[in-house]
Amino acid sequence: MGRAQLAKPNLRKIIHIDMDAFYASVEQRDNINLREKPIAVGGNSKRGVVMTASYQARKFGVRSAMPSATAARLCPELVFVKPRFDVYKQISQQIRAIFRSYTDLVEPLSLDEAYLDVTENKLAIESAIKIARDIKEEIFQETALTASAGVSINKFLAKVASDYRKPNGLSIILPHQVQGFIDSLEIDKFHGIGKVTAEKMHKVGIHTGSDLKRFNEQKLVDLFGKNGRYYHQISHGIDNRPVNPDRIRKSVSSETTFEEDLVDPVVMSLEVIKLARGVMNWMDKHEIYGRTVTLKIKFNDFKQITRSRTHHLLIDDFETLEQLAKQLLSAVDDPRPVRLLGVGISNLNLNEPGQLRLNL
Ligand code: TTP
Ligand code: MG
Repeated sequence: MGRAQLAKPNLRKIIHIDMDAFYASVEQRDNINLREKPIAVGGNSKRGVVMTASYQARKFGVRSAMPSATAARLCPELVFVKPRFDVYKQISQQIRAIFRSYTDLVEPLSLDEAYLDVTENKLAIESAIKIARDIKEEIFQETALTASAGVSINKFLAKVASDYRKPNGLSIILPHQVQGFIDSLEIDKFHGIGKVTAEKMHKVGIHTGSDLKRFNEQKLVDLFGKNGRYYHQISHGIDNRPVNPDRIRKSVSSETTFEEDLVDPVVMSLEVIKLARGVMNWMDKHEIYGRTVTLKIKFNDFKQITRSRTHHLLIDDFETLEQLAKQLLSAVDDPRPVRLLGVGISNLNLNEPGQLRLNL
């Protein structure tokens, strides 16, 4: 007697926080003339894209990643504003400092969002809901910006919850609500299920969480590969991924989108050298080096290719990196004009500190 009651599962308290219309809200905050107006942050050139839009612009259907020309057509009064990344980064540091005053288990996903595990927290506050409310309040006090928060027992649920009532929302999914919530959730709203997978799921009759739950794990693995296991788990409300405060960097890259498409191979080569220089500077600064060089090319039709080569040794000098990147470029035989070039390095020597430059 009483045993079953005592054996309560060890539930975690996870918060996901995401700033509302982040870049656009910052621009509206800092320029009175933009307040209450439909604005888009991003370039207005022929090939510009919208990075984000104010809520006033979203009413017209303007969205992130939309070509600026389309956005201007949907919303003729739309005001385009250039991004100010240094300001966004500084605000990002401010909000992360607030998060870390509650817990060290903070996993940022981008400048404006993070997961927090507050099961144990520095202020010994029992209620995760109270912490989420306090954090939202502190963010507003310090930055005059609003954020939305989701509170639940794992990352998947907290993330979906934070998106549920935007802007300035606070949504909670309590343990006894988890299964009902997931059952009725549309597959397209599942974080981690992309557009392509969602379409595939629709084809086999999966439209909601409860549809997903009807497929057993093996069936989902057969249909969707190894991610099938994760889909199976979340359909039952299970997501054991820990909040990981120091995501290990697996690659470093630098890329440029050109105002005018490049057609001259000599110019492309010069750009690749510049990018390689940037990557090398980063590696030198952090004393992290890698063995695999990747060249990324996006053509003017937005099709993208990557080409990689792995060197037998760590690449720790600029000449080797430059050589390899240039070789990758000259091996691409494609007449299409080039819109974007990127150079990246992976296979980093993160696990072997001290073996970096052994000067004997
Ligand atoms: P999001 O959090 O996805 O969007 P948001 O904060 O603008 O709006 P929401 O209220 O829906 O959260 O992204 C954060 C910032 O990242 C966004 O303000 C601009 C930038 N961003 C891009 O540059 N390109 C993109 O495609 C997306 C989605 C975001
Ligand atoms: Mg956001």
